[in-house]
Amino acid sequence: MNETILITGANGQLGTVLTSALQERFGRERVIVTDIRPPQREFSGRFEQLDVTDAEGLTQMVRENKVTQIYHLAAILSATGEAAPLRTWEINMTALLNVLEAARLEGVDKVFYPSSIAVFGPSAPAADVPNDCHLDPVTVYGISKAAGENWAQYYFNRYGLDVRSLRYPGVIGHQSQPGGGTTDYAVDIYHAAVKNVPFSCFLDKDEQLPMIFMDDAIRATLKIMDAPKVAIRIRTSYNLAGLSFCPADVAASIQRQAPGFTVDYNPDHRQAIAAGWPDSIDDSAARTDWGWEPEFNLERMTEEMLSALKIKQSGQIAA
Ligand code: AKB
Repeated sequence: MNETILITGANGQLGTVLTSALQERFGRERVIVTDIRPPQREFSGRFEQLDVTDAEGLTQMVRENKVTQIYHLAAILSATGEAAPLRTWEINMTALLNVLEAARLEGVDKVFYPSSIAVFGPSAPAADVPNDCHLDPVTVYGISKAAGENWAQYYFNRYGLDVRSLRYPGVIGHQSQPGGGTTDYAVDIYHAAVKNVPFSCFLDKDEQLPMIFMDDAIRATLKIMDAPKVAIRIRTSYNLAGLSFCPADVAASIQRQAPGFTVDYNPDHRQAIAAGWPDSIDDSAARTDWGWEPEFNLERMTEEMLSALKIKQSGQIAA
């Protein structure tokens, strides 16, 4: 069967790279790429400007194009979300419920919903948080993701809608810039290193967080969506782990390749958010159920980040 894919929030950090992966897999003409804003960079494919809080506009797009899969990435993230909690709740929840309803009404086969390590709070152990840990998120973004996981499960149980979800850690990639997250420093630090400028980190040097390299994050997303329906035993969301490090670890890893690089630590309001999240999470359910395995450790990721960003900086085409 010919799939028709719709992606929301496609201009974001993950959306930019996932769009290319989906276009490669399904063909450019089969991927409807949407965002509330037009693409900021050169784009080739089928772009439609869409505010996903507009239920009618979304449902019409799904219906007219006979969409078979939706990847719903549009959301306000943890740090930005704290500046306007009610608006964040309103946008994140309205958008998700619109997607679930459009998918149910128009007979969409599969929906991908990204959750986050932000669903964990003080009840979670610091290390190796199990998939079924009690959720007591400390940010409005985390609250919306935890509620979203339950809505995903509700639509599966009540309507049989095949919604699949991952709890992403901080995602680190060279292709796109993150925006509004607490883990964004881990991308910014590589940009500073390549520009050869000192880096001021907004988290404490020993604030360890779960992270994942972009290539692994994309592979996991495609893999869970490809898995047979029966393999997806967890209908809230799967813990997804890649690696785990603190700012001092990533700084040291960069310094091994760029010895003159310097970092100082000026924690701001984002440190409190990070402190409420676990150091590492246990993704054994994803490994057992649909064969997840990350490929990148810190050293390998640093090599890839620095070489790709250097190529970009020198004006050549990065992969
Ligand atoms: C954020 O920092 O808000 C995100 C996330 C961990 O979901 N990167």
